[in-house]
Amino acid sequence: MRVKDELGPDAVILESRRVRMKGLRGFFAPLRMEITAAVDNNNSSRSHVSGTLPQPELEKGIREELSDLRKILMRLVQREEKTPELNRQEHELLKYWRLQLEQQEVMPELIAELLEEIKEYLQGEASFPREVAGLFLRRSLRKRLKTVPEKGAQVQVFVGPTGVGKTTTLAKLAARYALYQGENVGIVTIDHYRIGALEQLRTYSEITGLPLEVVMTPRDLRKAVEKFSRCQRVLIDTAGRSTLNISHIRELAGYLQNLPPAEIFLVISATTKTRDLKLIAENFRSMNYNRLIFTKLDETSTYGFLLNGIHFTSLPIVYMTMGQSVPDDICLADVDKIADLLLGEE
Ligand SMILES: Nc1nc2c(ncn2[C@@H]2O[C@H](COP(=O)(O)OP(=O)(O)OP(=O)(O)O)[C@@H](O)[C@H]2O)c(=O)[nH]1
Ligand SMILES: [Mg+2]
Repeated sequence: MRVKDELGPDAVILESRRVRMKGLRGFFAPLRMEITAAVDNNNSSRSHVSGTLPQPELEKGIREELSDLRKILMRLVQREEKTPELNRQEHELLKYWRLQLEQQEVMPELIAELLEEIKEYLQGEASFPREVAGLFLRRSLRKRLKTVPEKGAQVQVFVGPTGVGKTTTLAKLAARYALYQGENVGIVTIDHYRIGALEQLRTYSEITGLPLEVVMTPRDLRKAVEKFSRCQRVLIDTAGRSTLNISHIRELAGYLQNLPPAEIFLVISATTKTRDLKLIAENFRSMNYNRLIFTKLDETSTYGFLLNGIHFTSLPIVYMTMGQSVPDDICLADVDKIADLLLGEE
């Protein structure tokens, strides 16, 4: 009305907006309406008319703002109510997998890392079914578990503590390479310490018909490897050494120094305690082992050692053995199978 009063009956409103007056007083004063209007005649003119917001407009604005505020408040309240529920669900979910990994005797620091990774995947969305969290965990495990393709090197050496199954594993692989892959295989042993060690290997050699060389010095070892240079595989057995007898381990390491590039398997029993696993990994380092074999999986019901072993050595597991039967009880380490064992899904 004021527009028409001031500009005449032909005035048209082009734009209207609510503005606050400048200064501190404006902050407390009611909003004002700024109107841009034009008079549609030949000498067209534009003019600004401002005034306080009419009562109904003001109420509408306040109602809109109140409604927005209510919505925000409701959202906040809902989130508050939901958070303890989410935390509880997340807690239950992580508790389940923590227990599973603890039962498998995975090291506490690895468990903490793995659960932290699940949490990241979940991103506070704990309404995932347990199985989905399990898939995330499997993904984290797969990243950690290292295995290598089967082909393997020509020269393979078996080192490790006493009685873990080095000779038996060598016999299994020798038979497998010769019988299943049709390869020429030569066997060498530098184990002339233990009574019966030689007879054990000789028996395997006679059954499979594979040639065996017994060596007494590092020089002999090089010669024996050269002698078998035409073989597709040369498997070298070593005497088991006590993990705590560093000088014995070093002496054995001296034999391996001038070998051609080889796969040096650190053979470890699945029944080894975690602390000893760490010690074995450290004390056998002078042998420059570069692959892992875990034996005697049939003698344990927990599989955390597979993950712990990789953690201590940063090396891949190539084979796992699960019984005394030659050549059957051996298989290539498979990431998914190991994850199955660790997640209790085998
Ligand atoms: N249950 C089980 N026993 C195994 C496995 N591998 C080897 N053994 C047994 O473990 C014992 C020792 O095996 P060896 O092959 O002589 O062990 P080693 O590491 O060569 O022993 P040393 O040469 O004395 O250090 C034997 O009775 C094997 O039959 C396995 O995977 N599972
Ligand atoms: Mg042996």
